[in-house]
Amino acid sequence: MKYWNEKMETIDKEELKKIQSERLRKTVKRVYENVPYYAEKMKKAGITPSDIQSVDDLSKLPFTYKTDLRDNYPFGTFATQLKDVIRVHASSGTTGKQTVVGYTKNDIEIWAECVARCLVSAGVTKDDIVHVAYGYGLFTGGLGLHYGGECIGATVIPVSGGNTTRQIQLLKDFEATVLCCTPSYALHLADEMKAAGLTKDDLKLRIGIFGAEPWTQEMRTQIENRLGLKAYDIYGLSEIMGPGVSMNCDCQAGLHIISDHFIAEIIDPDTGEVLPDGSRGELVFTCITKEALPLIRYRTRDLSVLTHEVCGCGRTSARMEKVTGRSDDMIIIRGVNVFPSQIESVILKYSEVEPHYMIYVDRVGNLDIMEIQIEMNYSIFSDQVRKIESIERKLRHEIESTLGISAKIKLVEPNTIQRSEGKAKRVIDNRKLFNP
Ligand code: DLL
Repeated sequence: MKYWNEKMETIDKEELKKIQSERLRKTVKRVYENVPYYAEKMKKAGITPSDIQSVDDLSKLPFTYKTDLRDNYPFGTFATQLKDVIRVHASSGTTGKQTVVGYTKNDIEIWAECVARCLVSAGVTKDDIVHVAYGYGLFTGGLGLHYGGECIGATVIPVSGGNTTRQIQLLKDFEATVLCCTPSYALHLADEMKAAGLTKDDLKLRIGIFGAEPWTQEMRTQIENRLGLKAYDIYGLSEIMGPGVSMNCDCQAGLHIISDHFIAEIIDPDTGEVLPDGSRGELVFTCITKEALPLIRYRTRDLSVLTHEVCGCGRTSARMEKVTGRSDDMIIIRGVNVFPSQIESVILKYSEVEPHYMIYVDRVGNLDIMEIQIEMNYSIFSDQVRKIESIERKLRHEIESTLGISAKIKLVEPNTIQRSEGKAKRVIDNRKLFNP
């Protein structure tokens, strides 16, 4: 099977534009009438729903930002009543508060279909055994792939993250043919298999569905060679839906955006100006079928390039290049989104340290590690090592519970962290995850 929804995946471009325009009109009207936040924002911009007649009018609409979701935390941007929301997920906010997203029954069905289309474009069929090692829970990865796999009738194994020894055992015993996890975890699995004396020939894997974090061509080659599968890139973000916003096909010429549900634009991140196909800039998505959380012109901060040329596989959707960086300082560590501001909000609560810190990220073996160096102030500088260690412990505990991942904390002497003259550079990422 080549397509899951052939009609929509290969739809004539003019026809697609008509569908997009009609769905956009309806969505804009709905959010204007149901979400005070949008009504206010549109009034401020001097536009009403009648100004939006087609996709050509999209750029008249104001952008939506992650901070807008935070300011309306938790459910203030929902366009339906909470009683019609059947699922909630969340991802890291820029501070302590999570970014909360919701889905109606219909949204969940559409999400499952989007992921089904992605899986089929990677060659997954109902005869496959799909091992899902993305986290289940507030993170969208696990349940997103789970519903997509079930939608096409594959056998889904909901393993979730962690416990690598058990993962390998299950991969072997259940003879999984498809592996869904972050690319860095795929490499970690390969390392642990090697340590256990196993090779790719001990498994039956043939397809990998990898995403949720940036990864390079070199990583792809390594994963393919070591696990004996063909690796595909799946992209998505909680605010828009979760995994399944876009996906590689066999041509591996960018990622197909599910264009009858999401309209993509590329903008200049500094000026907000819409850029033509072929220009690198920030991806902006508008949801045109979502009921619970139809975000309008959402600023993803992910950097990429768009094309609308028809792909060799016959799909007519817009395509995006593999994400090549971010226009903000978010980093993804072991699949978890981390904003330096989350760390800063913890540091500011401690009188013994200064708000001067550096985050060092590296990959050791195939595992991400993070060390946060924080400047202590003179009040504890000459104290006993034991006292300093106890503050390090407290900070570690609180930072770990805020971020949801472990970090090494090191207090350093006063005035040793370099002060910046312009925009503060807080992160040194030595993983080199983007190809130049
Ligand atoms: O990571 C959804 C997802 C789950 C995608 C499983 C793919 C597979 P969030 O936690 O909201 O959602 O993080 C979204 O992750 O804005 C990108 O910066 C990054 N990201 C997601 N997929 C890719 C990818 C999920 N394939 C943020 N390549 C996004 C590069 C990715 N970055």
